[in-house]
Amino acid sequence: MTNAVDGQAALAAIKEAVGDNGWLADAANMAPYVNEWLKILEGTCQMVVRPGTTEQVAQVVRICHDAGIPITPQGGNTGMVGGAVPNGGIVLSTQRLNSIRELDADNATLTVEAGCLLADVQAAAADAGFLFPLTLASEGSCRIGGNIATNAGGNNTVRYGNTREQVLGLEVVLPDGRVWDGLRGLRKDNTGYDLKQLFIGAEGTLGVITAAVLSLVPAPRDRITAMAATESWDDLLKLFRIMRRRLSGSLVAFEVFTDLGIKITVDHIDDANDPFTDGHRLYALMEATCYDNEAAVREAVETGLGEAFEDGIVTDAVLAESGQQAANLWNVREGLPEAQSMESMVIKHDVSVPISRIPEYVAKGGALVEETIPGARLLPFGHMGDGNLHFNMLQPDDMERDVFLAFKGDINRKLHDLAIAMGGTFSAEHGIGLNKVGDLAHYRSEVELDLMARIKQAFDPANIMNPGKVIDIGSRVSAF
Ligand code: FAD
Ligand code: 2HG
Ligand code: ZN
Repeated sequence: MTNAVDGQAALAAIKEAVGDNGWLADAANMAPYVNEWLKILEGTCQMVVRPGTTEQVAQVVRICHDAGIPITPQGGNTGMVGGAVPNGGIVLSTQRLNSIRELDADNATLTVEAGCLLADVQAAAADAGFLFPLTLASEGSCRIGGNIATNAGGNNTVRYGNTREQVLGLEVVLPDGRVWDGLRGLRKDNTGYDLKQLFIGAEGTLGVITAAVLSLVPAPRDRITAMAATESWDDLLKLFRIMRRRLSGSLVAFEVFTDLGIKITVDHIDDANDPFTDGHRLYALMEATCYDNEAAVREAVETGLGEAFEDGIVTDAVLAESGQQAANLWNVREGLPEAQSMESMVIKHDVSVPISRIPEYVAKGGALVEETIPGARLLPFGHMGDGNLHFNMLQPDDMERDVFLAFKGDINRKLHDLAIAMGGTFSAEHGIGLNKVGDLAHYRSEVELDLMARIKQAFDPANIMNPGKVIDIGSRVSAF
């Protein structure tokens, strides 16, 4: 902020622009917007601003631009890397930008405002006979603008890809307050640089997404959901190979977790139950969708599981016989992020490697954890079908929280080095935010960092849009 007087005048102008319902400034009301759900980072800000229209967002951003006030865009504040945690300035919450603007059934598109809950977007698509395929355990609290800004992945990427693949057009308020209307619902549009792609995954550092045109797919007639138990990561990979061969494009999800994963979820989450009577080491949750012949897809799942039993790959399996049973199986997987935090302090990773190398990553990564934090309880889980594992670990029972967290930097570096050495990445779906700014600077090449800094500089020369997140341009801009 330039000086205190200008700053106060700017905040007063913002209040006037958004009206009485559009801002919060007392500490208790601001608390849910400045602290993250993981209870690690605590931010600060002068005001939470909740504009109700794109024009109000533009006015607020213009005022901030002129006064040099940093803006932290925020959707549901469910992010994993601290990207929505403010460091001064204002939080610009999209909560009140929550209208479904248009459903075009023939074009199979849905135009929504950025603050719509992901669950409401899914419901609007379903009401019209479509599927919006992005599925995350946080779908009841995260907002579509946040999903787009993080290019969220989730459970259905095996078939449908990440958020990027579902976005056809965007409306964005740029860091100087201009509005870019790119709300085109086109599947073909080769007219110069594809600007929307820059905002997708930019984590609020290039502008505030206010609306989007989403691409819908026909709703499947049915889903076949199964959970299988295996005793090794090699067997999980073999099972994946079998199911992908048998199901081809019908396979939408292949999620994995361990015995510790199922235990803590059943212990802490009310509606999560272990579907097996005996304990096993590892589990895969698979889902296939049926567009035509439900019986044929069910048979493919059954035959695949049968083949895996015969080959000694799978030791037990359950096939859901109803939507309710399928939901019960998903509860075990979807309860995991919350169950971890209820169990103890957790150190998280979001790596991806080629699917073929997941067993090798787990073996080598497990050894690194063992030698670095003796007694840490390994909790790898996640999206094996697209190569993305959350290689997490829980605090040992006999170790203090702060002692455990002191290992974080060391184990992060080792596990990220391992992923990179295996042709992988240190952030598969959660992004960079605040927590991985150092990793990006460390692992990305000079050419990549130079291009990223130049893009940031071109869009936001005053560096007011989520400053300090993703890329630290302070040390780089002098070269321009
Ligand atoms: P926020 O947390 O509010 O913001 C995230 C980032 O986007 C910040 O940098 C913020 O500044 C920016 N931003 C938000 N809105 C806008 C906007 N309108 N314009 C510009 N920038 C904006 N993530 C996955 O990828 N896959 C998963 O499977 C997954 N599962 C999860 C399960 C649970 C239980 C939880 C709590 C989280 C999970 N997440 C997952 C993480 C999180 O839900 C996603 O990253 C989600 O996309 C964030 O959306 P949000 O609205 O909460 O964004
Ligand atoms: C998931 O896949 C989320 O459930 C959360 O990405 C991952 O808690 C985590 O580490
Ligand atoms: Zn995930």
